[in-house]
Amino acid sequence: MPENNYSDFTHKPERALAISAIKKGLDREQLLEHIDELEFLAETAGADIIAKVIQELDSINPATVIGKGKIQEIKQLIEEEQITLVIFDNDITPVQARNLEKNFNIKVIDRSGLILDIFAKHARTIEAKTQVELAQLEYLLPRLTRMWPHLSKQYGGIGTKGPGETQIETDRRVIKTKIQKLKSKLIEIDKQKLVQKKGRESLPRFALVGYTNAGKSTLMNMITEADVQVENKLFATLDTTVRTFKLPNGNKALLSDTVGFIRKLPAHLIASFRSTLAEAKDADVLLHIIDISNKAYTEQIDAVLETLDALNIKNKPIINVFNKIDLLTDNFELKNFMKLYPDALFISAQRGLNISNLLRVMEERYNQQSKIFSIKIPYSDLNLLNILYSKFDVQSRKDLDDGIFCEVKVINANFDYFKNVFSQFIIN
Ligand SMILES: Nc1nc2c(ncn2[C@@H]2O[C@H](COP(=O)(O)OP(=O)(O)OP(=O)(O)O)[C@@H](O)[C@H]2O)c(=O)[nH]1
Ligand SMILES: [Mg+2]
Repeated sequence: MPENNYSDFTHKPERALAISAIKKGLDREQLLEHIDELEFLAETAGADIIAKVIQELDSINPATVIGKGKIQEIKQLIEEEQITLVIFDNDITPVQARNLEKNFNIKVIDRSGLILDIFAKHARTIEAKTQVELAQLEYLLPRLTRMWPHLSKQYGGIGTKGPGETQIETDRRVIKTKIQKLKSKLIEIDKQKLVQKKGRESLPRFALVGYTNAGKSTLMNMITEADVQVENKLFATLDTTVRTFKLPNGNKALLSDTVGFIRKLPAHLIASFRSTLAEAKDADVLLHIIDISNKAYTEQIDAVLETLDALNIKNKPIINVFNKIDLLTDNFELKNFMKLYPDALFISAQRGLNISNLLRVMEERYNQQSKIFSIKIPYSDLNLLNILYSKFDVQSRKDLDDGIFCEVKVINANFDYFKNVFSQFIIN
């Protein structure tokens, strides 16, 4: 079986056509933003968008998405412009892709396929590579039949005849076994990460989250003097970096930078990148980095919140950080944003604007967080009960035979003090 034929285009510049087929009456401005984003994704993957087609439809054709007339029109455009790849902004089914490829005689992929390619291209660590491979195989499985035989002439390695159904069944079985192996490998990697994480537990943890290209890695580098790769490309970061830095009070803390989110992140990728995406789960406070210069910033905010929700990490304390304020045209614009988002911070990670203020807010928000501790004070240490009641928020109490059991709410700022005094008596 040839390797990743559907993603071959990442290795040579392609002339691509972008299509967005939508039902009539949808918001046109939003549609244009989506197709701009598709163009940015294509560029990142190494393809030039030569032409863009927006097709408003009464209904989506189940076999080919668009109608016969449009197919002919596009065929002509493909010939005239020597286009080698068609990219749909819509999700298309394997059957639709196969039918369209038969018509156009070139490769047809959708947004998910494109994102998958970018991930494959940018994966560096074993974990990221394994996660991408898993997502690719899951994506490939239902599409296996369309690789053969109608495209066999274009793909060198396949041979002229094209395998029959038996061959496809064998390939399917091989892929399914491989998928299982990759899943087990990821579980192993996860276990190793747990071991590495030990010892870091007591430091305050902050995590950068946000839409891809918002400036998370730039801010990471600014705050922690790390050298995470920064690029004007989508999904420049696919792995997680954790670094220490100092809060204004001089205490050490941890900051993590990880993969960015995007509207409609493909399900296969969410599933296989779950552990990397959920890196923010361990954080005490999240920093949501928003690109203030992007016209679609509100949609991007929503996409990030939806992804956090899908990963079950929406309820963490979040500081909204609007980045790239240096790109705003005037102060008036910034003031308007500040009115709209009174609790947010406004920075430029690149120019280092307002970073000390951000660090101050990070410290404040961390200190406001609290945890509930269960403790049992033996009757021989009853003097500690006074300290407990005078300094902390006792939420429940049970007088047992061998001591007094309490649940105590402690704000992070008082953690060290609490732990020093009650260390022997903390149950959890
Ligand atoms: N003008 C300006 N550009 C910025 C600023 N911060 C980041 N950038 C640029 O925005 C682009 C993306 O920055 P990254 O830090 O790679 O963004 P990211 O959020 O880590 O992106 P992914 O890793 O792809 O999710 C780069 O070209 C940066 O130079 C800023 O404050 N102002
Ligand atoms: Mg990054």
